[in-house]
Amino acid sequence: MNDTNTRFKVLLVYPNFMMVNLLPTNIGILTAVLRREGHEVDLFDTTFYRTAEKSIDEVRVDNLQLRKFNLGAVGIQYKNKPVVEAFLEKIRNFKPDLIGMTCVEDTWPQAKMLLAALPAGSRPRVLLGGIFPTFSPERALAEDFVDYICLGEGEEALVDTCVALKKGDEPRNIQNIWTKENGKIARQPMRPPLPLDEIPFGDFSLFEKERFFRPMQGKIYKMLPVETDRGCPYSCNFCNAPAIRELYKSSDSKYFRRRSLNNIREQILYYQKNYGLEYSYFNAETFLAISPKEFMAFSEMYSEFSHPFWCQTRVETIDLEKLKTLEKLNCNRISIGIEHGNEDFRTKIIGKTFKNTQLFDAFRNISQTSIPITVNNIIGFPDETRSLAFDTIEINRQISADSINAFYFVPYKGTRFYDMCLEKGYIAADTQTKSLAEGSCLDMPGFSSDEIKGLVRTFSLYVRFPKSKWPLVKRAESFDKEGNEIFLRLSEEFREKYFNA
Ligand code: B12
Repeated sequence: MNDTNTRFKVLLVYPNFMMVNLLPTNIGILTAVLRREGHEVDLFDTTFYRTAEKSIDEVRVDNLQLRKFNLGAVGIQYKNKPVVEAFLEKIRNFKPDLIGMTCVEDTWPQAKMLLAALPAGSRPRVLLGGIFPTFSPERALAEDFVDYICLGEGEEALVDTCVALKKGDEPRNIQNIWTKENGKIARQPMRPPLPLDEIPFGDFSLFEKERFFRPMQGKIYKMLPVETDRGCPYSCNFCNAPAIRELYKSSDSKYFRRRSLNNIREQILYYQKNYGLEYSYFNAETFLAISPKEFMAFSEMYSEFSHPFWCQTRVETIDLEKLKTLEKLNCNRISIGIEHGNEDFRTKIIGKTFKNTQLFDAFRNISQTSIPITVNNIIGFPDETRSLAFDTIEINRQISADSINAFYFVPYKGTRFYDMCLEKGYIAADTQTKSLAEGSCLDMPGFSSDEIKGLVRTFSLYVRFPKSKWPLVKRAESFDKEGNEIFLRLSEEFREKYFNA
């Protein structure tokens, strides 16, 4: 494409899990930077296409982790067309010069399915970005239908790639962008992370209006992700955050960084004005990883707004004063990752170092406020046993959380647990992860994937029901006829008692 007067066209693609209706910050920001540079941008988003039998939230409803919901009430419906047909139609109509696709490890199969359908000889160039190519660059570039990948942050790298391609050049020697030359990978160094205040707010105007709705506490809100910071200072072994910090360690500026309060305020005002924001989803991995002084300043800033918000944080960042302040600020829900109930296992193996006493203190304080809490747990960690998993059940019985999740452990490439699983033979180097709700992909001698599956589905029953019912719950772990029938019966009783209250 050599004509400098013609606008360069980029099709951004979001190969999302079906019906995961929170808007992705990355597509919003990349749309904004491309448009700022005068490029033409369009979007293909798979969220409302039928790409699975059940959505992740439907699976969570089955597993008694979520109340039943009806997205149809806000006009959210499945699209009739098969997703690949719709994708090819978009390509034919928009005629992009570049496809810019974002991808996490679990969505790679779906990304591949779309890209593999492109006509081999006459397809647009493809640049893949996001966590998946960042940590599996060779695997991504091994596919013929991927031309370039972006490691780490893409705001500047994507724009530089468009400039090169628009001139008719290959995007060589662009920091963060890896290309293929004569079958070999040309690797480039990382550029330093940009100060967040220099990054524009998300442009979500390419998303359909139904993509803004999310049910929370029985109400439907227009929700947008509000970016406060990027990265996380903690080092859990199941998370990619430590490896992202490592990727940027040669850089003078640190990866974990914040937007200024004024910038966050402007962002909220911008989303209110442009999209009618009614609910802020704070896009921070550990929202309260800030000093008491910074928290005070945040609360002063946010008191200008009255709409509800969601955030996630860690047990050790919580105290009663902060909770009372969050309650006053209309905090609508906090998610907290306990992950595991055994303090020793949690500290030594998982790398999440809070004490059980800190957890109980936090929940004592939480019980003095009206803020509902979602607790996240994980089952099937490497070298976990059934008996250790029951420590997680036990600890959840001792706290009072409004909603309890039990997710499957997933060994994402780039995490310390990935290396450990590979070393111990629990996974193969190319094991494709599924999702946090789809089952264990580990092959461990002491804790089978079927046993893990049974515990995930009965987790809420074990946590909420009296122990006298446990023998029946144990029978409901099995996926045979009798086990399924007992599970359905207990589920009805559970919903009646705990979800209708
Ligand atoms: C907010 C969040 C969500 C949101 C939004 C998801 C999204 N895709 O943005 C919701 C709640 C929907 C979500 C869902 C899931 N998430 Co999530 N999520 C996060 C979190 C906490 C922050 C992501 C974020 O917004 N960062 C800020 C933006 C600006 O950064 P970014 O997305 O990385 O994008 C930058 C670069 O990657 C790059 N880039 C990205 N795409 C592209 C595309 C092109 C063309 C280019 C050039 C560059 C580029 O440029 C962007 C700007 O700098 C991360 C933690 C983390 N450290 O990333 C986990 C994380 C991404 N999530 C994770 C997981 C597992 C999931 C789920 C699979 C969970 C599930 N339900 O089973 C789903 C997958 C949904 C999906 N389709 O992506 C994992 C992914 C692990 C992995 N290795 O694949 C992470 C890394 C957390 C972890 N465990 O370490 N998530």
